[in-house]
Amino acid sequence: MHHGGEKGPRIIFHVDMDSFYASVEVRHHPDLAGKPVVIGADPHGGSGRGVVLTCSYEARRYGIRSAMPISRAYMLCPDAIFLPPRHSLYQETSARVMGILEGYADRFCQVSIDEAYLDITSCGDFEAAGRVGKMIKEEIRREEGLTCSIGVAPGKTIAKIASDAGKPDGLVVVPPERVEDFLSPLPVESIPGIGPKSARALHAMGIRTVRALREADVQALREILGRSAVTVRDLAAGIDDDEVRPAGHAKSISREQTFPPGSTGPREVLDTLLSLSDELCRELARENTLARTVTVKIRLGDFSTRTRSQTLPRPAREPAKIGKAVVELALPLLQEAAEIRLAGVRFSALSPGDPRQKTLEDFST
Ligand code: TTP
Ligand code: MG
Repeated sequence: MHHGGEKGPRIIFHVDMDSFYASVEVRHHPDLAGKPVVIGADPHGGSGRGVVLTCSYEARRYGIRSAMPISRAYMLCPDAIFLPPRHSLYQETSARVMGILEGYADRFCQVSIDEAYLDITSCGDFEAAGRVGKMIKEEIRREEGLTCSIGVAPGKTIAKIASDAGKPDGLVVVPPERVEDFLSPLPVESIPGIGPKSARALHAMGIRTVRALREADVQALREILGRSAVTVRDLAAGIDDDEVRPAGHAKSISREQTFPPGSTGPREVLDTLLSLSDELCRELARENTLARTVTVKIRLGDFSTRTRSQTLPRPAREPAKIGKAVVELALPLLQEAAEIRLAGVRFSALSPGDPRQKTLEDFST
């Protein structure tokens, strides 16, 4: 598995759920579909305090936006459905969506409750990447009943701009040879980090598009954008090479193995999964850590990915105990699988082990 560099462009996905909190609420109240729905503080008939967290795309047609005072949202559309947020519901939904996304990624980085970057350079080229994007959208729709927007590009920021450009329910693929044409006509404010204030200052200088940014005087840009002037100029020139770095603190550990095209039998895959699981158990013992959740992942010849997870009755690191879970999880996946191209095991919900005590199994591995 390579990560671009000399071998060619990286293939980076930015995935962002559409009107996330509002879409989750609509999923639970199907009668709200198609209506303006606002999540946030109670408007109290127009005198309420507090803000809009988000709203459905129907509500956006009235001009309602995130972070707007709820009283103003009420003024813009008194007939909207106003709902209080249910944060734990959104957290749980987010965790499942992120689990799906992580299954596709060579490298994965969640950046907010509803947004993540995936480096999937291993999918080969941007045409294949488009197919993977469709699969991801289909899987999230099937499993969660939600839509997302995906941008695919050789870099993170361009991928983010592409996912924004396709909202809602979009899939915008920008291969390297299309980057310049894609960016040039966009308004400066579509660059993350250029807010309304910077945009106004740029407009005052006659700089309205990314094309104009590319041609602008760097010193003048510096006066408006400060230190980010260089980054913005680079981006306008299509330079976007920040990497997808997995979040610093390990919330999970995982091991994967790819198989050559052709036939790798279920027996061989199961053996591989068990040895990956044993390796991970040794890692847990070295770090004196325990795992509560075990996930098995299988990727097929068409790049579609299946994962199944199990939460153990209590945190563990004994190879036999965890191996049993791996077998239970893997068997149904292996039964329905045709050609298996990758198998992986992940341990999550990690917790520190007893500092004084090592189990017998730890010494025998
Ligand atoms: P966003 O992805 O910024 O917005 P969104 O998913 O609602 O809509 P879009 O289709 O434009 O992506 O934020 C994700 C969630 O984070 C959003 O549903 C609610 C929450 N949020 C806040 O609570 N306060 C805020 O100011 C913003 C911007 C978001
Ligand atoms: Mg979103």
